[in-house]
Amino acid sequence: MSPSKNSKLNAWVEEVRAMVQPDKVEWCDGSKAEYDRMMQILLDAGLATKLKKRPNSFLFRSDPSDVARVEDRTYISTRNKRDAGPTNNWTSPDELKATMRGLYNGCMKGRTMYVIPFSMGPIGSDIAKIGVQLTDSAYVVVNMHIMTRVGSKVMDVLGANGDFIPCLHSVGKPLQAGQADNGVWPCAPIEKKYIAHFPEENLIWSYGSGYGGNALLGKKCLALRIASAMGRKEGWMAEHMLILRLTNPEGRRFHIAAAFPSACGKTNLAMLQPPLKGWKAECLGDDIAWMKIKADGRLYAINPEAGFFGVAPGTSYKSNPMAMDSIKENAIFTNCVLTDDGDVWWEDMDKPCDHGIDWKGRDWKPGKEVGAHGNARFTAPAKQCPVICSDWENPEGVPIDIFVFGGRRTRVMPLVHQATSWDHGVFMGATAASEPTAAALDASSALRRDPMAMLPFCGYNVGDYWQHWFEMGDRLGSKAPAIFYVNWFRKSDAGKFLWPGYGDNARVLKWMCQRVEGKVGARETPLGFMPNAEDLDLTGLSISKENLDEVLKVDAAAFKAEFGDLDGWMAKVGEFLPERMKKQVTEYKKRFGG
Ligand code: GTP
Ligand code: SPV
Ligand code: MN
Repeated sequence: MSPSKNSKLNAWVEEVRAMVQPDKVEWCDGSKAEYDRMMQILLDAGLATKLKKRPNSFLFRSDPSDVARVEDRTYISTRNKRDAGPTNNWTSPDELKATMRGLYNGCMKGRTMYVIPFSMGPIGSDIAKIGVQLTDSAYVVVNMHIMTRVGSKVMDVLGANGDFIPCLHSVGKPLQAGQADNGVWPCAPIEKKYIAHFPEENLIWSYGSGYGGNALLGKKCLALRIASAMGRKEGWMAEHMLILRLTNPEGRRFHIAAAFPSACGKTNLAMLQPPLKGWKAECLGDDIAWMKIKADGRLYAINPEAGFFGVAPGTSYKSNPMAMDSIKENAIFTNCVLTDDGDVWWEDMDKPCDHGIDWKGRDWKPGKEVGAHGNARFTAPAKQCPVICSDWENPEGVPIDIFVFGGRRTRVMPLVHQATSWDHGVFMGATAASEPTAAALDASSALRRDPMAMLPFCGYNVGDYWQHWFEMGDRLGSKAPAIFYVNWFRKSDAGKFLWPGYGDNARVLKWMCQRVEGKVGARETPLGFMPNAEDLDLTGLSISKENLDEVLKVDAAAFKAEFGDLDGWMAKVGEFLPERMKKQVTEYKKRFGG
């Protein structure tokens, strides 16, 4: 018996059930009892290990083919190819659905199909959206409990006629009668994985992966790919951005939203603690921002998520103490090392680990191979973060003062620069570039353009996306956020980071806030406004003058040497390039005298 009064939902659940043929269907209520029951199922299946050292926390090891997002297997399926644009994989909805129906047919045999009603954003808020995920993975159920708001309250909001975004998911591994997972992470081989989006009907179909954004469909699939397409149609924005509040010694609040590509520092910046006297930072979100213009003409942001799905390697009390405190209990770990005393470990954690079981389940000692996968992750409730804003669930959101773009660049790109206009800022975001990370299985090129950190997440044509940004700027006018670009990742020839990064990034944020207030200097460069060394608060920082000069320098010859790459990127967007972007490119080159 279904507990739903919603006939659209009941009909869809029945239609899917008939196709995937699960042993049974279970409706999720989001309760603690349900979480515990799912964990017990996962323990019994040999997929979860209970950690002795962390209360109510569990470790999972996935399959080596299923450790990150798979961009080559991710589709934006629209009737016309042009609407998916030059940066997305496209197949027509008819063709893709036919292929996927073939795979879905009987794919849940021997398994339970869970029905997960969830809200992205505070339940009942006018910005929130309701999704319902059907999945055969109990691992997905427990993760969705943390990352979204699951439960019967969602069903109340949905009522008899409310609308929802259908999210169908299967790990793609049916079980024979009597067969069990037996400690083997269920998923399908890479060529059978499909992460499909149908933005014209707000529909998500995912098959074959049980990991992260491929499987927790509220996150990248709904809150970014589908929501970005909805935002364009409805005049709002869904962005791959952290949200943080910085309060200065006088008590003035600044809200900052920053877009960095996957594994390029959002979680770290979102939870940073400034080493600057009198300055306070609080976290609102670490990955996604939904933003709307409100009656006062300003842009307000909410975090649609309820938890953090953060990169584990590199996270330590030194780099991100607030993240470490967020994962002390009630956390899920995936692809980390299991230590001999029953805790988790990963590379660059505070103390070394001499022995354990690695992410592949093998006896492990430090040596040639890493113990934790590069994209090993933790899942933890946002409310466990000691510096989460007390009003982080306020459905009204917070007014954004500052946008920051950035990426991971070993060379060329200086520490920070500021746009001289909104259009210039859109150009900075559109041309953002980063070196590849472990967050996507198949991103390999040396330097990739990742516009607004949305390359893998924009659910429509990137040319239209940039046009949408320009138009949002027109609507915001003088109330538009100031736009900056940062790079924390410059290295010396010897391969050492030039800028200390992490908490010290607050020094750069302080300069941004003071720029907004008109209280601090800058020099004009071909990139935009940049601080002179004396414009940055460097109290208590140990950095050599040489390194500081290096990160604050504009190497015109190096930028000119990248004109070809810039032209190539613009040519890729080609016929879809907004006129205003072409103008920015011309002006940019002119400023460099070329
Ligand atoms: P997604 O969750 O994939 O969207 O990633 P994210 O943008 O939240 O990345 P995260 O903050 O988890 O950072 C990823 C890696 O970058 C970690 O290994 C961090 O230690 C490292 N990192 C973050 N901030 C800095 C910094 O300021 N300097 C340096 N050198 N490394 C940093
Ligand atoms: C990212 O890759 O940007 C993530 C992790 O936040 S995942 O949810 O797996 O996409
Ligand atoms: Mn992300």
